Amino acid sequence: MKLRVFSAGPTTYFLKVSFLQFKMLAAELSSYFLPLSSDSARYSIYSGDPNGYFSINPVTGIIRTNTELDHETHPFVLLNVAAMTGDPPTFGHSQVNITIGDVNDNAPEFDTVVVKISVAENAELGSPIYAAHAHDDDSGDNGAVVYQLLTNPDGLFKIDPRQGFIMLTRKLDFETTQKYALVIGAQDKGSPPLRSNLTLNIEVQDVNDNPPTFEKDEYQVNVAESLAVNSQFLQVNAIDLDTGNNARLTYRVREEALADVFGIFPNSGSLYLKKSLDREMRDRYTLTVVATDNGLPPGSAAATVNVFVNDANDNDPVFTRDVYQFTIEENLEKGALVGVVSATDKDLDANAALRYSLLPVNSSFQLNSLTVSDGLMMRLVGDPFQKE
Ligand SMILES: [Ca+2]
Ligand SMILES: [Ca+2]
Ligand SMILES: [Ca+2]
Ligand SMILES: [Ca+2]
Repeated sequence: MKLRVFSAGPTTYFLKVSFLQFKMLAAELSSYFLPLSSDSARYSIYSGDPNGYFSINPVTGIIRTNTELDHETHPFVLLNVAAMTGDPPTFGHSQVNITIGDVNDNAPEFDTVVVKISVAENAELGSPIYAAHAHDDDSGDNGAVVYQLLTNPDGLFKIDPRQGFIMLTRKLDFETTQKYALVIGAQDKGSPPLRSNLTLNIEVQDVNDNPPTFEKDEYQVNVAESLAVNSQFLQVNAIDLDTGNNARLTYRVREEALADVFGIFPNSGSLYLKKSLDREMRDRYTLTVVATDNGLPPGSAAATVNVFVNDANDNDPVFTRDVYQFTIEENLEKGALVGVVSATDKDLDANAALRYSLLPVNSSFQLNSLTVSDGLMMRLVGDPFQKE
């Protein structure tokens, strides 16, 4: 704490507040009043100090402080001092103009010690995400605030030392880190400097910067043609690295022409049959499933689903003709070819593998077990004209 004291005379003193220095001040005052009376003068402060910050020794004229002085409250004090001497008394008056100099007795102050803010993960690198501000009641360098980051996770942030603007040095990524805590220091330029801190809690807000991705680009599934309508036959799955609506997926089948055959549960991605399949009509479908997130703007992904329709034994064999008529000569040798019968089956493999038999069993004719491309040969094995 410093006092700048002007005497009524021409000399200016720049003094530290202490007893000794006030003595010098008092001596000056005494000498000023000396012409009135060197020894018997009685001194008093009669106005200018309603709060009683100062007192004067009536005999010596030494002015002392009664309390701590505060530049911020009263930068100037003008004391009216009187000296009384003689009988009858005569009065002398003087003004003591005291300038109370600033000392660095105020630390910079933030409005609060903790602040919480939200920052979108796509915040621009150049633009401030927060403006720290501390005020310092002192003046000059004692009140000049410089900001710095005392805690700076991953070096991700920087601060403008004069303006307190906090900016990013790199892009945020919600999917990597959701929260940061910074400690901002505000320090004045006094000697010694004073400082206070602010903790800035940053919550990173998700932005829809990840599209969904399917776990596979292509799915293969075998579905029996006999599968009941409404049965589920495949679960497709996509993931989205975002959060909330940005990751909430809706599934659909892109091909509108197949919309009456295949359905998908929008929330689960489970595919189901809307209509009976018929392998004999169509044995393969290619669908495109699309997953779309609910972000703004939405992201989407697509995957291919190959549906192979497996055969069921839902077709009876059909003979190429309803009635076969063969004409043979008499006295044919045993084993002679009588004719060929043939049936087809629209099913596949085992479901279409035919066995032929005569009903009722006839001892004269036999269906040869040797398969030919278009049917079975009927051969004579007994006497067709033999009478039982
Ligand atoms: Ca200060
Ligand atoms: Ca995101
Ligand atoms: Ca997303
Ligand atoms: Ca079939």
